[in-house]
Amino acid sequence: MAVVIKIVVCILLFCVAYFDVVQPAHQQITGRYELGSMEAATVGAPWPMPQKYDVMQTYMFIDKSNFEFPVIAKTCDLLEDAIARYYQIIFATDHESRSKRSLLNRERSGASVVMTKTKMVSSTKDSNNHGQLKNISIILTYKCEEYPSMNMDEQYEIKIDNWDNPGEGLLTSDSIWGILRGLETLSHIIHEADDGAVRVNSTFIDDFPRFSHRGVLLDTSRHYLPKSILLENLDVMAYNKFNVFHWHIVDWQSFPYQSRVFPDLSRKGAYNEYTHIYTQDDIAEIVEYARVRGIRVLPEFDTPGHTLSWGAGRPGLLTLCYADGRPDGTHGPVNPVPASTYDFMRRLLAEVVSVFPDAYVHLGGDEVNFGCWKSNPEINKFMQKMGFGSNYAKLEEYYIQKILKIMETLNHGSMVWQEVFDNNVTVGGDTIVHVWKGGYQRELAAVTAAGHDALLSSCWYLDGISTTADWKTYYACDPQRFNGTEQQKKLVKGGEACLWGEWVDATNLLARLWPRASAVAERLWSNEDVNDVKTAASRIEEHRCRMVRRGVPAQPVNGPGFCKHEFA
Ligand code: CP6
Repeated sequence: MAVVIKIVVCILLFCVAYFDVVQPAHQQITGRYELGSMEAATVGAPWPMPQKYDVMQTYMFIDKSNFEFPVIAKTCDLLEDAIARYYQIIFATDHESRSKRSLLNRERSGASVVMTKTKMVSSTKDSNNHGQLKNISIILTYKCEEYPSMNMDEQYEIKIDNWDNPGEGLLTSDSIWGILRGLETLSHIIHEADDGAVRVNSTFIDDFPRFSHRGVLLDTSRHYLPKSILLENLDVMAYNKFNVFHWHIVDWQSFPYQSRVFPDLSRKGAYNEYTHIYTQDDIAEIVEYARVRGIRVLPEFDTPGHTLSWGAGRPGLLTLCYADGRPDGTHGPVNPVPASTYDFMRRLLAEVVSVFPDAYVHLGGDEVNFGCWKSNPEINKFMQKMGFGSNYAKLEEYYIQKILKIMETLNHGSMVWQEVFDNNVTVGGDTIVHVWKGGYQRELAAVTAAGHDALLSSCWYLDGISTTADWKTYYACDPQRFNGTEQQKKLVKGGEACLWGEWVDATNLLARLWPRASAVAERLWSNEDVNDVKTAASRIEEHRCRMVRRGVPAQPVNGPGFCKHEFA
């Protein structure tokens, strides 16, 4: 009997100890519940917020010269590179962050170098100090895919000095893409403490994205963007767990894509045929740089509108506009009548899918101006013959359907801007409709009711600027907040932050995009209920300072303030 009582008392004492000590400590600085001091909440806080994030007050020191990422189980061609990259990111001094920029040809002058202390500082009186963490094991259990895709698995788990594994660090995923995302998270939670030492709190993370398509659109037609900026931006996308670079590569102002089959397009359509082009080698380098970071490169060849720059290198492609019964010397959209148009598009798109390995091409289809088509007698004769009457949307449908068919024969998926759907073009079930206009809630409801996959960009036009914390409005926009069934909401695959190029070039791209696009990154990655702007404000500020420390000229995000390590 006495033994039984002793056991019961022991169990009760254990419970008291457990709830009294472990629980409150755990809740005090967890990102999802009660926040403790500002510092506890933000220093080392990951962005975007993981789906499940438990962090304790206990912590371990990390000594740069005595730390490794041992690879247990499988390895993968991308993994060794990724480990070297993240080792560099985690332990780089400010000086090293800057020299990475100069590697990318963007040397800057001035400013003194602040060295990070990496020696282990141990305050023996601190009971939260659990000693030194000498390695974080990487456990890749299953998939090493070559290319990232719409359906890639990005889930991972992190355990640092956790109850199950005291004194140990583990990063586990079924897939290389999960390992990449997990390494990024590790590079956030491993942080510099006030005294300059590198630390990581005891942490448990189980994380996966809410949406599978998390993109950034850059426009290289309105202004040319040098390769170095595109590469640097891919780094910053990885810091934010974005996984699609939507490359709006050509438009009516310039045609920088250097085609193998049709070299005249960039010869006559680029701003400069030698300096303002992307060669096949440039593109291969960009695609590879993105691939090793788990980022897809989605090219857009926008037709039949937005194509003026195509005309010089391909005479006969564009519609001649008429005034007073004569061609007036101006050009409109692609001429959808002649067979040569489709022959050209087939050969160009066949080349495009051989250069860009992604399973999708964005075909545009936005803002087609019918005025020029209306003025042209050849077009009108064709309209009569086809029985389209005066419905020019039918002519657009005729064109787009033929282009979609070409993509089908090339075994590739298509994405289109919303007008293609709005103008009642019948598109195949696997075509993704990209919503960009105002009134997006009604549009998403309609697109998904018709059974199409959808992407949202309407609330994320980051080329527009203001003197407010406008990230909050991007943050507040939820792609699934519309009237529709659960099944409809599942058809929303994500969205894209758009940086149209009229007012953006290499001088201001990174500052204009970051950290405002980080708000979009968290909306697309984190759980729907991570939507409190107040707690996000200090975390995004920390994230902005983290990017600044990594050498990214990310602009201020909440008005006045400072970073411990400023941009130099
Ligand atoms: N270029 C292309 C653009 C835009 C679109 N397509 C655009 C339209 C309106 C605003 C911003 C950008 N510049 N090709 C629309 C998808 Cl406000």
